[in-house]
Amino acid sequence: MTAERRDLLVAWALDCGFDRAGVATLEPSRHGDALEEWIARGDHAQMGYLERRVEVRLDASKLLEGARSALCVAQHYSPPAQPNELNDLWSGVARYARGRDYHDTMTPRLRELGERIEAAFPGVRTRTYVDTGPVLERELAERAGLGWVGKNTMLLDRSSSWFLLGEILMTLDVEPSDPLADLCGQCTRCLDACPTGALPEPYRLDSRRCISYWTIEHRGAIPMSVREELGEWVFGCDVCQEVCPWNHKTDAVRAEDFELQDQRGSLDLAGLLTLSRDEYVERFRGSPLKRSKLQGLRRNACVSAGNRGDARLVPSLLELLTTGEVVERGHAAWALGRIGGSDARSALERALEVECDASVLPEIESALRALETPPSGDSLESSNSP
Ligand code: B12
Ligand code: SF4
Ligand code: SF4
Repeated sequence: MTAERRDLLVAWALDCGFDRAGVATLEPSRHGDALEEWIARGDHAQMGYLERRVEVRLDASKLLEGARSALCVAQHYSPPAQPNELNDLWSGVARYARGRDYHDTMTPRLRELGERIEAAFPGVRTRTYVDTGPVLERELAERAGLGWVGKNTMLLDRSSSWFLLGEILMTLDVEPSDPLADLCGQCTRCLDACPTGALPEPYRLDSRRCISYWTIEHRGAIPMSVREELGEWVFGCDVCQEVCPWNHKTDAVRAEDFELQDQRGSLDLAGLLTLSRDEYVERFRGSPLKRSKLQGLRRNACVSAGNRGDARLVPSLLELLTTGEVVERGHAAWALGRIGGSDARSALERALEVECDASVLPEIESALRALETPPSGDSLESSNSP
């Protein structure tokens, strides 16, 4: 009976446009130790919200009184890879983030699904999440049969790890779906390929080293010691997924919501460096990149520009060095110090005369010092082109 119910709910989830769905019973986390150790080690970096409500994270039933089960959904994305030209912005943006924000596309459909469940089962209550609450979404979805947790910590199935997760908690008894077997085997490609060593051991991600953390979640200046390692990424990072053998056959999947939209597609790295606030609002409406705000995106674009070493980006960096906010000026100076050339040097010397901010001055001084040191053969090449 409850198995029929499960099949019905899964069918409704597919009706609502989700690619896959499954049901998990709500019970305390089976890998709770992993979360506690992760936080104790400081692997969450400055994402302070992950330290809070740990007891709820470890037991999602605490989020809804009387909750018995969760309907978990997967939304696949895999737009075709973008060309990796020197000045191209979008090859430095994680695949999930090139189109519409998944919170905006998944949440209304999940709510609609929740309403359908409540209408069909009078008295049942539901609660919907898409990365919006203290839920261990991957572990829950793993129990709902949507994949296994890979050594890169991603949930994946035989089709790929290119999918996002959401769930509806329900006060309804439903037979759970069958979990999938872990098919990572002896493979360690993701651990070996991570450009920053952010996967020091299987199933453990150290956010303090993760490019995705620095480019999406971190606010303020990026420490100088980290910048070179970020390579050409501007928002997020896909390296530990790109190398996964289970992800190699999915480039043909088309997911319209996740495709690059025209109003943003024409923007390149130079354009982002000098984008006005009005243009930013216009072009980035509904984009997940808004999470970094304009200042964070420009900061990341400077780091990417410095690591690309493309002299065509110098004029835009010069403009940012004089007109940008504090963090942008500091990062623009750093990028100019990496790219070099006489224009960069004279602009940095001028900036040293007029700059008043105590955090930008050392950036300019350090950039000028970098220009005095002749670059070694490969120091301007990025080791982790997306
Ligand atoms: C914080 C966060 C981040 C942080 C930290 C990532 C991390 N690995 O924890 C940062 C900013 C780095 C990040 C990056 C990314 N994220 Co993120 N992130 C989250 C968030 C909000 C919480 C994750 C969390 O609780 N981490 C704490 C750790 C301890 O938990 P966990 O990794 O889930 O691990 C649990 C299990 O995996 C299990 N486990 C641990 N060890 C072992 C061992 C074995 C053998 C097994 C079987 C299980 C197991 O135990 C843990 C506790 O239950 C979730 C949404 C959510 N609410 O869950 C999205 C989420 C995980 N992110 C997502 C995405 C898409 C990304 C990026 C791909 C974005 C990008 N392209 O840049 C990268 C991927 C980086 C990576 N390899 O994980 C998706 C993942 C979808 C999927 N298919 O897995 C999620 C689920 C968002 C969503 N709603 O779709 N993210
Ligand atoms: S997202 Fe990038 S930096 Fe983070 S663990 Fe994966 S490969 Fe490493
Ligand atoms: S690259 Fe290999 S170890 Fe890493 S998640 Fe994929 S199959 Fe598992």
